Amino acid sequence: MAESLPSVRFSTHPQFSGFMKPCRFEGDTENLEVIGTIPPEIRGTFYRVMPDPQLPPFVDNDPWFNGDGSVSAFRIESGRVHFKQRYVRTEKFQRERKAKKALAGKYRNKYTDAVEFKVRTTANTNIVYFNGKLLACKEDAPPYAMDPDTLETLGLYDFEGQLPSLTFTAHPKLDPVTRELVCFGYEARGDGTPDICYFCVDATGKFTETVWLVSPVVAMIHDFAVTENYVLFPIIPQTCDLERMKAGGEHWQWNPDIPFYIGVLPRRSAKASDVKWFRAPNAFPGHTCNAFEADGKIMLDLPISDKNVFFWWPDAQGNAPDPREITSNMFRFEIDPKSTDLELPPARCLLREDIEFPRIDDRFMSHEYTRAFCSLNDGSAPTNWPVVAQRMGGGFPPYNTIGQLDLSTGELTKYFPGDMHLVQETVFIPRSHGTAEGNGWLLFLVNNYDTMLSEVHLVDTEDMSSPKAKILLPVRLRAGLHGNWVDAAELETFEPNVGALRI
Ligand code: V55
Ligand code: FE
Repeated sequence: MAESLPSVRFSTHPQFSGFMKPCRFEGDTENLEVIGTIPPEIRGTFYRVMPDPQLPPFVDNDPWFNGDGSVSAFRIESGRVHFKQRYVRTEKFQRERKAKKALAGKYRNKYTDAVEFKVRTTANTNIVYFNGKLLACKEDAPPYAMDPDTLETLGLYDFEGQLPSLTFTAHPKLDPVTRELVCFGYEARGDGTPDICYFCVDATGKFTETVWLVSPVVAMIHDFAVTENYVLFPIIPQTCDLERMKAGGEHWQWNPDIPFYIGVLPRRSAKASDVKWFRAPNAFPGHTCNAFEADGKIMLDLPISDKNVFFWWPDAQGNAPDPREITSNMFRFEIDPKSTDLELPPARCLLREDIEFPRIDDRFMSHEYTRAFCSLNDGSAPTNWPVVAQRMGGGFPPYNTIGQLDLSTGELTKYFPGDMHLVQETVFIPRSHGTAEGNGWLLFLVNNYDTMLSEVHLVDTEDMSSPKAKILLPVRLRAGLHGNWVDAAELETFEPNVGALRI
């Protein structure tokens, strides 16, 4: 008798509707349409990843964050743009494809799965190029390695057997001086464990330093920060409880009663006992903009919200903010790593605008810097909200502008893509190898709610009044999380597929 399969129909929840309707498309388009001109000096590939469920989840109201990782690559050369998109062939993706139905249950809750997975990650949060490989990352598992040229999945990657942690952050940081990849994993010994594993990988892929820490709370550590001599762990007050998970509940619950902790650990030959857990009032720390040392103090710049940004994981009473009322402003924490007083002084507001997805000139990661780029919700911009809001679907913050903040003057420069458009996270491309900090271009996806198709806009950081080029896609790409620019010279240094991968 023929097996009866569930119908292929996505729910009408906002995160599956309008622009957020799953794309589920893989393919290639060479020579995308370009309005304007792409300078020939721009040679390289813009990689980004989005959660995009291959099949309808069996979990009702499944969050945007639980979709299968789908990687887009935009290769730019001689003023032309070539587009490629592939799903990461995770164990989850492969087994669900074979079964023709969803098998994984709730976000980061294996107790709700229909089958037992070895590793149930979706690899959907960031796509990072390191040592000749693309790493598709989600913070619940090791990364998946992909071929930077073909986007073929090579397999789950454990750094040739060196990875000591069960998890790997979606936000590893490349030290621009030493070319080390500075990394960590949290819940590093399994679901609900307070263990954090900090580690450093040298430019050739060899582990040089591993430190195991114990977190004061079992909570989300989504991003972190690196300076020349320290690593910092900002803890989001979303806490995990294994018993709740076993009962089929959520991995995360918002906890408004715990401090916002920031762990500070010296880099290089540190011991676990060297970590200090500083405390600030309860708040939601967003993505790291940058951190650096000045006069023996650590400066940590990041957007902070006074509300639970992950509103779909409410508090113990079921309370969650109205998503339209959640905003984040850019703050600077000044931390004295030698201090024995662990209560931090109040952070200073660097920009009182609603921003997220801060990016910098990555050559200045961990160093003093002056320019921050971000997605901005500009209330004064003429976005056609009645139409856009009706078409956008849910789960994605409505940023309508790309901002450039000059930290030396506080001046904010804006690029507005149009009244029927919203922006995704930007990447920065230096104008040339030796160019001044922040001098170059911004490249980012734009959702066009008129055509209901995606575009990529290229903006010069020295003149943001109009785009240098608008690259038109023949498809609609859902909201993604993170991406990175990789210069062609860097990609050409490596033979694709070389290296002993354990798949
Ligand atoms: C984030 C995204 C995730 C996740 C945890 O942006 C945190 C933050 C796309 O998945 O699993
Ligand atoms: Fe992130």
